[in-house]
Amino acid sequence: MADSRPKKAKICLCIFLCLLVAGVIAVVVGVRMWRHSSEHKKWNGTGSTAHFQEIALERCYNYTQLVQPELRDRDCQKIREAFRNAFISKDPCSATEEDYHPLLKLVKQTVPCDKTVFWSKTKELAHQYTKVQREMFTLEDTLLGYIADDLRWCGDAGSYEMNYQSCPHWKKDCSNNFVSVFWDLLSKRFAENACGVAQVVLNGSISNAFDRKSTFGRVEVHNLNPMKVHTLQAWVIHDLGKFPSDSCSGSSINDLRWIVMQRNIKFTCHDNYSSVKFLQCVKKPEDSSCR
Ligand code: DN4
Repeated sequence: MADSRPKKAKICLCIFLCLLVAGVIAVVVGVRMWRHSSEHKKWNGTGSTAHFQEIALERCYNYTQLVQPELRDRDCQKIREAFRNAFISKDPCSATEEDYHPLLKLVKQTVPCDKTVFWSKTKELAHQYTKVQREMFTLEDTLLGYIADDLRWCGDAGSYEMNYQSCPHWKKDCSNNFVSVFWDLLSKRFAENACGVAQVVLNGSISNAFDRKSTFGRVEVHNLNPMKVHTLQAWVIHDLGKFPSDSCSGSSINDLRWIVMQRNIKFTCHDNYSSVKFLQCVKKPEDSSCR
């Protein structure tokens, strides 16, 4: 009988070599995949805000406990989680409204009639106004707007991490990024829910106080519900010390008037509405127009 030991040894060697080759391939593929997931794409916009998750949670608690305690039953942990789940592990240029639906479901909030304030190129002034007139609301005075105000966020397909290096810029990279889609969706809902008289604070120190391409001109105006909103009041405010470039009689406001009236909503306009002007003068009392 022939000795079978050399044959067995050959088989063992073959198996060993196959396992070795498979192991080497697995290591190489693993390292390449790991590298790919940790090397985020380089976008043209600023990266996610450092400590995004902690800030979102802290703002949520602050808002629901102190700013609007009637929302104290909202679950901030769940809100933070739903916000993260909307964009994490996804291509940052593939955002859709549906991504944010679970988040919006958790945060239903109504603004009382006559209390909605829109703004365009007047963020600081509009916020100063609602800080004083506490019953009035800009979008950033609602829970989700408050949580996200001035924050940046994006992830990456194939990674559970946020990208803190860069996020897509809405003009230079893609318009369907998660920040733009979020604000467009929130702005749409905010406008749809407005009722009674709605206000908009516009900047009379730029040539187009009303701009069709702004979020206000592109989204909010077109989503006011004429069955609920009977009047849109525009306040065109000039910066103190700057030459007025636009006013209620200018062509951009006429454009707005036309759009609003076409939608069967009454339109009124005031230049330098006194309550807002007063806020400017508190900051700069020495200005000649404040005397
Ligand atoms: P705006 O003063 O022209 O813009 C307000 C901010 O939104 C600026 O930082 C803009 O960035 C940014 N922005 C505008 N469009 C986009 C976009 N498609 N993607 C990403 N960022 C964008 O005023 P507006 O009329 O465009 O927006 C103000 C109105 O929309 C308000 O009535 C709010 O209810 C709502 N809104 C609020 C915010 C916010 O609180 C953002 C967007 C919309 P840049 O032009 O400086 O680059 O941040």
